[in-house]
Amino acid sequence: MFRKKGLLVSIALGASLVLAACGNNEDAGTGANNDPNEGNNGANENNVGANDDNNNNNNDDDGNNEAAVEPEYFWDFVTEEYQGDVQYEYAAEFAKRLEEKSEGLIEMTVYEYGGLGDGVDQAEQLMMGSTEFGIVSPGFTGTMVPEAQVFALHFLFPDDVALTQEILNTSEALNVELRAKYEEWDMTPLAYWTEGAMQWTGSDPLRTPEDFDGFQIRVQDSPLIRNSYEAYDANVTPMDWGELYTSLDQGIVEGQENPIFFIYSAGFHEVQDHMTVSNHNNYVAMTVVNTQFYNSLPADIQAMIDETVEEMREVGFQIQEELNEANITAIEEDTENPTEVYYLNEEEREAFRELALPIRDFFRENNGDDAGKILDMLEAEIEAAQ
Ligand code: 6CS
Repeated sequence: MFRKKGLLVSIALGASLVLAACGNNEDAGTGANNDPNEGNNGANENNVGANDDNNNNNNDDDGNNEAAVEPEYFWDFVTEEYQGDVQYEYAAEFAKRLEEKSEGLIEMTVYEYGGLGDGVDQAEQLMMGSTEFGIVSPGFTGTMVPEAQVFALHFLFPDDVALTQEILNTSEALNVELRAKYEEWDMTPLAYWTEGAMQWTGSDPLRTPEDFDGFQIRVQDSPLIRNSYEAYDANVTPMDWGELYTSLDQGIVEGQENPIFFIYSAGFHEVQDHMTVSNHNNYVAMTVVNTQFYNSLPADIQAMIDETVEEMREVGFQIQEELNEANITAIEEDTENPTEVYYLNEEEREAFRELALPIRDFFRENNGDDAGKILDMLEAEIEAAQ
């Protein structure tokens, strides 16, 4: 079994993981449903533990019945990762806060990876409105919103992850222009947030662009991620991450990129001898809501969602920071599965940066009508922030 080593999120909010297991989205509008007993929509029950302590338990400590608040909204929140990983912990905390704010009117079911299909399936369900909320990696929407592949560009965001998060929070290029592009597909990104800097792992050391020559690297199915590695002369294989451990183990692919927390939690370091701390990009995730669903909600409910999104900016940042810090140590100290960790110096990073820069022009010309506008705006925002 390829995962996982059971590292628990030690942050204070990690204890409040899971939620009421009674989602139902047959109602295509607000998700309002007067029959909570209809059951959930076929999700893996193991993935969605019922929260014994949720706010729909109307018994007080003496077993007396308090004034009952019946949930009116039953919403699903899908993620691309497992419990204990950044996306799931974010979604669980988001759901808990929203349920509390609504005093029981809202009931959310959080799904881990695989609960409703793979990353591409999940993005499609959000677009169709069969799922209300989701965390989406832009890499999985590359064919729908080509401009969103801006996140695939290497060495675009600052190395400082906190500064990157600030830019993600405030960028007009992303929060206005790119959001409008997603809304054409009925998906509204309410927030963009980092899951940490991206690093490489390989069966061989990856320290120079020459090391990538002919190297077989797994990428998410996004054309611009492919182009970015072709600039280093690598051979790219798009693949869902669920197949990646086995593919690395069997040598079907030789390496991959991901944030540190995920390299450890997915166990990739167990089947890779080398890891390069390259910080060549940031893993950006989006908190997405189906646009029609969101627009159809009453103003007070929308305001609760917006408030939760704002609160989660700092919380999400802490979750990723803590997990990334813990997991680099865990990788370095895993003597059963030794991985040589190499930190690129600035000169070594510069060699990659030079090859990566022309991909920005490729993006401008090939990634949708507004690619140039969005990248120009974003570059100016990044420069101003630095
Ligand atoms: O590499 C991937 O595809 C996965 N990586 C992360 C950090 N989250 C989910 C995603 O699907």
